Amino acid sequence: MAKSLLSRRAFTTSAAAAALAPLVTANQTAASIQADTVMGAVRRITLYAERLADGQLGYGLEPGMATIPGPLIEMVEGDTLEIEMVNNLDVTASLHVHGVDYDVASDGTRLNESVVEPGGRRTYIWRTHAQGRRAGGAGIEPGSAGYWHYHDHVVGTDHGTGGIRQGLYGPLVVRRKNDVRPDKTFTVVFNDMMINNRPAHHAPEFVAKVGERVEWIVITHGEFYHTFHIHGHRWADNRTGMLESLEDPSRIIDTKITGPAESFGFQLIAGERVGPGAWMYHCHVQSHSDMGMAGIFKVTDAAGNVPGQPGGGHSDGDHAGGDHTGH
Ligand SMILES: [Cu+2]
Repeated sequence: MAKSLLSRRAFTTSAAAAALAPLVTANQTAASIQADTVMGAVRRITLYAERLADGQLGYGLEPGMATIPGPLIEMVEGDTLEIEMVNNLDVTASLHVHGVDYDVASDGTRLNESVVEPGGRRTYIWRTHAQGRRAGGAGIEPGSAGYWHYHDHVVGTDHGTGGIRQGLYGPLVVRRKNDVRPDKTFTVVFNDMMINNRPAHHAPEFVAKVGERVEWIVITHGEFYHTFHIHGHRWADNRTGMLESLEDPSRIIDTKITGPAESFGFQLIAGERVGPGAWMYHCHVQSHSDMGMAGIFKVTDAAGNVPGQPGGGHSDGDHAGGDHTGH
């Protein structure tokens, strides 16, 4: 991603002096976050809603670069993001987000007159906050950290049913300041009977080297529930997927049920105790697996090879492949 896409101001001079910290990563783009140095940053990006060559719809960070899912947007608790959405479609579209703080003017709905006409543009503002004790003894207010998502809310119907079905959705992760960053992030969206709007039996292949810290973001859209499963790997059913201490009581799982508009995410170590291999990931509702809701998590050795398989191949559909490393 071109750094010129981002302009940023900061609340404090120390934050302003911090290293550049791009917050948005997309397919085949170089970006990373060093967000623990930029708490409270205000950043600005442009998001284009466009029709893809195959007729589906997507969001992208540059004209002609729309993808399904849309770009991975990363924030750190305390950040504010100003997103100017440019609607290059021939229908009214919008941007609606889950999990973070926004005014009704950033709701992305007809109800709140926050949609974008064809050829138009509109700035949506997302805010985040850290957890803390509420004044007056009303307990603890949770922070914004989590695995969230954004989508159109107006194409087809006033709920964006047509826009979501055609691909206008994407992942959002909000991290706590000290969260461990992944080496790679993969996004899997169950959308009716598709994965990332691919045809049946053509789910994306995700590639990582053994030992890499891989983050998965799973989002569901459409009409059905699904059960996400990865072979050979397991994770903690908590906010990050990683145990936080030897006493952490989180349940360890390797499947998770998910219904429409839900999202979750976790980190795992690729190939931990099982080694390189072509590991299946799939929906575990049996008829759904049989109908093609299955793909490959290809874990290579250090040289990029998988035992018994051709070379590591390309990473197809992953976000930020390897770009978090080296910072
Ligand atoms: Cu399913």
